[in-house]
Amino acid sequence: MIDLRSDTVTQPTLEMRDAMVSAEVGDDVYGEDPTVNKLEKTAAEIIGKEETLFMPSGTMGNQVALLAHTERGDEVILDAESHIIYYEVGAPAMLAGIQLRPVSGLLGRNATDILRQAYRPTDIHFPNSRLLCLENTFNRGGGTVMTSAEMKDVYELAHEYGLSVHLDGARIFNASTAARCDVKEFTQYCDSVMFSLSKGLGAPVGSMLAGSKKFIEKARKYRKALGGGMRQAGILAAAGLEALNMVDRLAEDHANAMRLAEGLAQINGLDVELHRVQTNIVLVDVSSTDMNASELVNEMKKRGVSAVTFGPQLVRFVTHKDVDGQDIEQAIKVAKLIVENI
Ligand code: TLP
Repeated sequence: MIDLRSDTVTQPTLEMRDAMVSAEVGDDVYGEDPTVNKLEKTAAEIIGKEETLFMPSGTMGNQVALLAHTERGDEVILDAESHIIYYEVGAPAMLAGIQLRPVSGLLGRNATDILRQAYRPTDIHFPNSRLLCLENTFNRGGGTVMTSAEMKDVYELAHEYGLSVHLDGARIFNASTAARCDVKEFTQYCDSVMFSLSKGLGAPVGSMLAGSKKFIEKARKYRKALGGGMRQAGILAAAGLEALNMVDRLAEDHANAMRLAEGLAQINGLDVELHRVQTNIVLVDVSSTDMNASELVNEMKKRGVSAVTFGPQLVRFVTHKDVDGQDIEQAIKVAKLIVENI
């Protein structure tokens, strides 16, 4: 099966498996796991924040960040299509008891204008606006990159309003790879950031939450409260350390995504906004075919290619280290056979 459903499907490398076998471990709830400690220190240096915290998942990383930044009843401004509101099971209401304020276009080119319109000052009727959440790359946007200049502008405006900024950077290394810059170019413009080890970087499990020492101290308590205190987690952190060496190869995934996008765009009836293909995600609109998104996904699956629906007429393909150029050509061939033969 050529699995283009997500970069979360990546298999751990041999180096990761070896590192896991020989990892030195201890009880991380007591702060005694040397491999977790090493991962947290290394990740902090790379991401440019005082401290980081090893998280079982990106979802927990984002939710712990929301808990640590807010009080019950606070308002958090974010894009209506962001992962936190779209794919995290309503957890902000369930766990932090906060109000999400979804606004459209916040992760697009006019972020500051959108924030200016969305922000509400102190008023007896309004919730306290506390936090702005960004997402880079923007998953439902098609893996698009918010430039560091755009992040800077919106970060400075948010701070003017007294809002902290959390970055869902599940794929922040895809952003820095696409922009050919150090990841700190982006992360300097947020107060906290979550990034995934388990997507394009290939680790079996894990994400990092990063921020100031004080923020991470608070986050550590919330992680424990949610059941994320993981004991001999060095077994997993060992793979995470290896994952940090996988950044350089993400460019390959981006080239494969572009090849896939160009190939699919040439098929009659499939629409791909090529300018949005900036990293490892390709969104394909099937409205001009006789099929809907799930019909195309089902037909492709029967012929050995997996993708996911991203809406009634939208299909998402994600490239990653376990698919190569040949797989991409095969995926294009299968899509062409199905769509042009209707
Ligand atoms: N995204 C998954 C699905 O949940 C949609 C995927 O296949 O893309 N932030 C962003 C931007 C993400 O894309 C994801 C995962 C997460 C957070 C959550 O990470 P995990 O899966 O580790 O909880």
